[in-house]
Amino acid sequence: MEETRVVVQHEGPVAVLTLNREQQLNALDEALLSELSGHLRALADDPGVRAVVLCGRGRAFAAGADIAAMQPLGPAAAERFARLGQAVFQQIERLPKPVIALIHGYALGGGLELALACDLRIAAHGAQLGQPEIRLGILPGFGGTQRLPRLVGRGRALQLLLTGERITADAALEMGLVNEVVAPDALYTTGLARARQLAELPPLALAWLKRAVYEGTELDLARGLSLEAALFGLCFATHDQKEGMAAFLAKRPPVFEGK
Ligand code: CO8
Repeated sequence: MEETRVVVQHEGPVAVLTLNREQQLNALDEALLSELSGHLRALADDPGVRAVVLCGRGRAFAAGADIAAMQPLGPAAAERFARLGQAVFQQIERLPKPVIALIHGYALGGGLELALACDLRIAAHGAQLGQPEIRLGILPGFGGTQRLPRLVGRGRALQLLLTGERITADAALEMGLVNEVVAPDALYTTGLARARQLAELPPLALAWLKRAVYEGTELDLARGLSLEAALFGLCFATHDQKEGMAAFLAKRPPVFEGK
């Protein structure tokens, strides 16, 4: 029987997705990407899930797209594979819930591109991150040439992309590539704690906040501001806005219900 390549586990309101191709350092092949896509679809529609954590089993978060599967591809098939990965990673960006990547061991090539599509990245000390594609005679095809410069700036992105060199978690933190670096044995608990904090926040406002950032920053400033204002207005149609402000004024903790 085929091994399940992505395991989903529920920890209260947090869904944990674990890449489960340990022997290949969670190399991303078509089957893994399709499974991930199916899980993301289900999580998007599950009102019980309010935050998502993405991590890898074994020695790595993910060591890249599957080189053995890619090696024989021709141009059309390679482009199809790139588009498949890009579509799945866009599902993450468009998921109306926050997603945190937990990076340990290696996040290389497509593995780093996967982490880049998540909203937040927490890395373990000792993790190595990089875009080594150039050393294989290719360029990143799962969004790395686009998301990396947007996140860390063109100069730093080009340094990683052109050299293919790996950097440490601490260097990644310094350039804003990851949000936080923790001890390896604290990675999972920290990630889960951060996700639980996010899961207590108002889900509709969180979803619109993601849209304002991901869609808005791709527009010119005037349109971005207009999108922000429209989504801001929408918040005032929610019960959670009334609750959040009433709770503040009554000096009590809010209880957000996602409506
Ligand atoms: N693809 C396939 N198999 C892999 C990959 C990978 N990316 N990475 C590791 N593996 C396999 C190894 O082949 C090995 O398998 P086996 O045990 O059968 O020999 C097993 O995982 C363990 O790996 P190593 O023995 O190499 O472990 P080490 O600890 O010695 O080294 C490294 C770990 C440094 C992470 C090393 O495995 C490595 O350099 N991996 C490749 C890193 C890389 O170049 N990644 C980029 C891949 S290209 C890419 O991601 C493009 C994305 C865009 C695609 C667009 C579509 C066309």
